[in-house]
Order: sequence, then C-alpha cells, then structure tokens
Amino acid sequence: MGFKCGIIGLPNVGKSSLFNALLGLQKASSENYPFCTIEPNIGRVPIPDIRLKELSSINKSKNTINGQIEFVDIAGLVKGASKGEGLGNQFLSNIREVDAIIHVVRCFEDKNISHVYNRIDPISDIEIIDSELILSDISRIEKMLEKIKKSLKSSKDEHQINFTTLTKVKSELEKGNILNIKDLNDEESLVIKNSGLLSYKPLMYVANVDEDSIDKGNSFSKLVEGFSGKKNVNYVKISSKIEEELSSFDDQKEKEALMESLGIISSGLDTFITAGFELLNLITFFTSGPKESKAWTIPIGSSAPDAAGTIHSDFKKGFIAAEVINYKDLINAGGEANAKNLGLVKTQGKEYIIKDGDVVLFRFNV
Ligand SMILES: Nc1nc2c(ncn2[C@@H]2O[C@H](COP(=O)(O)OP(=O)(O)O)[C@@H](O)[C@H]2O)c(=O)[nH]1
Ligand SMILES: [Mg+2]
Repeated sequence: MGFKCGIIGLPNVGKSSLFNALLGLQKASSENYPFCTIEPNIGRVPIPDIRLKELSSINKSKNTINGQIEFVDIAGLVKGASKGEGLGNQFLSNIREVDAIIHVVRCFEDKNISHVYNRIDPISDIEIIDSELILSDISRIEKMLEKIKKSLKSSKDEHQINFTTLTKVKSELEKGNILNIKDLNDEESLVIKNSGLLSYKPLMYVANVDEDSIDKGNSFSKLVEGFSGKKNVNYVKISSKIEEELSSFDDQKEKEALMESLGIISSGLDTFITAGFELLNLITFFTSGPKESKAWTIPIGSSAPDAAGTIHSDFKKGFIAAEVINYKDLINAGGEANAKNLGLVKTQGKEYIIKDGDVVLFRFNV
C-alpha cells in the first residue's frame, strides 16, 4: 500500500529541488531501499522514527526497516490549469491520485531564476493555485450533480445525501471557501471522501526560502506562515536548494562543513518528511525481534486483523490474537522478557484498534 504526497506549485518555485533532495537521502540509506525511484517523478523515502531505533537497539535487531512514504513531483501548474492551460488537466488528474498535497511556495529572490508572473508574491501565488483546485472541483461537482439528478428520479433516498452534500459544498467553493471536513457529519464526509475533490485533500504549504533564511525565515515566509495560520493549513519552512546540495554529499565530513558554514545543525528534511507523514493521518506500529525491527504504517482506526493484513494476507485470514505492548513500556521495562514478567504485554482480540507506537506480535493459524 503506497501513501503518496504530491508536491505541487507554480513553475520554478523549487519543487524538483525538494524532490531531488528527498531522492538524495535514499542514497544514504540504500541498504534498506535498493531501488526507490519508482518512476522518474515518484520517490519513496524512509520515515524517520527514533522509537524504531530504540526498539532495534534493545532487541539487538540485525535489520532496522523504517516505514515509507511516496512523494510525487507534479509538474508546475499555472493560471487557467482547470481550463486545460499548460497541460492543466493532466496535472490536476495527477493531483487526484495523491493522498495529500504539499504546496511549495517561492519565498526566495533570485534575478537569474524567472518567476512565471515576474514578481515574488507568495500569497498571490498560493491563491492562484488554490483557486485552480477550487475551479476544477466546481466543474467536477457540476458533472456529478448532473448524473445524480437523473438517478434522483428513480431511487431518491440513496442519492439524496450525495446531492445535498455536493450542492452545499459547491456553493461554499463558489464563495472561495472550503468547508472544514470536521464540521461535516459522517455521511457528508464520506460523500466528500468518495468524490475525488482536490480542495479536500490534506494540505501543507512549504515556504521555500533562500540559504540565509533557513533559520529565521524571511518576510515572504512570514507571510505564508501567517496565511497558513489563518486558513488552518499546515506549514513548513525549508530551503530546497540547500537540502538538495546537502543530500548529494557522499562524504559526511563535507556535509557537516557545509552545515557549519550555514550555521545549521541538522537537515530540514526530517522535519519535512515527518510533516508529510502527519498530513496523511496515518499511525505507526512496530514488529521487533532479533531478526529485524520494522515500522508499519496504517490508517488511524485500523483493527488488529487489518494491521496483521498489512504484513501478510495470511496473518489476517488466520488471525487468532495480538500480543501488544506500547513501545515506551517495552523500553522502560528494559526488554520483552521483563515486560512480560511485569504483565505489560496484553493479549488482544480481533476487535482491538491498534494505537500509534504499539509493538505487536501476531498469533495466527495458516
Ligand atoms: N537562489 C535560489 N534558487 C533556488 C532555490 N530553490 C530553488 N532554486 C532554483 O530555482 C530553479 C528552479 O527550481 P526547481 O526546483 O527546478 O523548480 P520547479 O519548477 O518548481 O520544480 C533551479 O535552478 C533551482 O536551483 C532557493 O532557495 N534559492
Ligand atoms: Mg520541476
């Protein structure tokens, strides 16, 4: 199961630089990920997780295998994309396939790098892209409503909820608003989830700043930060160009020298990847033993058998029980044997909902 974040934005804002930085990172961990570029514009990266490292060390695991997420570098959108401008339809359909949207915004000045609209103005850049997503959704909803209207005559109840929800959403989108999915009831949010609308995908703005602003940001990134706060959208600041350079180093010493000259202690990519992961509404559970410690990602609310199924379909089919302990309890107990003595490992049945940080051993019949 792939969980995908799409990287979008206007042309020349730093999307591919960010994507290349992520790819460079995989080279460093190529042991676990022998081949991670799935397609030229799709890359899979390990999710940083300190808990996994701790588990691996306490169980003296031979291998440590991180969870993974995919990033897709989607070509630049321009004004009019929803009307097909600049291959707009194709790019919008690429966005439809991702689970979350990472919107890169240009927050750096550089006379040598042209801006499609010849000015640096992050808020109006954001508004251009956001309104293309909204316009594309409005025309999608119009087509859906046409179809539903025909079905309404025959089987009213079934289609009524789709009709009312989409009509309500459309009228808000026409005002430029996106209803908060948390304010919709369960039935309504299910309609939205099944509708393939772009404006309802989890969203994050990324302010791409120049190398002098990595630490404190700049006047442009502050505007984006303020705007994100107002719109209740996630926000991260990064310098794509520097991250691309840093992740291209094979030599750790050279890398550290560059970081020192820039006055930074760590790469911003970990923060970026973690933010992308959080956007996807997933949780992590672990399997851990002397052979390997491994992080698995599953949607929030997954049951024990569903979690077992991500490891192997047989685990789900033949599920008997799950031996579960929270990773912190396991670490605090100093290992599995003592945790068991202390009664911290609980046997859970098929109704159990997996929690973030659970360390699980599945018992099953094949
Ligand atoms: N000066 C400067 N240039 C940058 C920065 N980020 C990206 N660039 C450059 O801008 C150009 C376009 O970047 P790219 O990542 O290809 O943009 P994309 O069109 O959004 O994929 C490249 O030459 C990058 O090196 C930055 O923070 N500062
Ligand atoms: Mg590009």
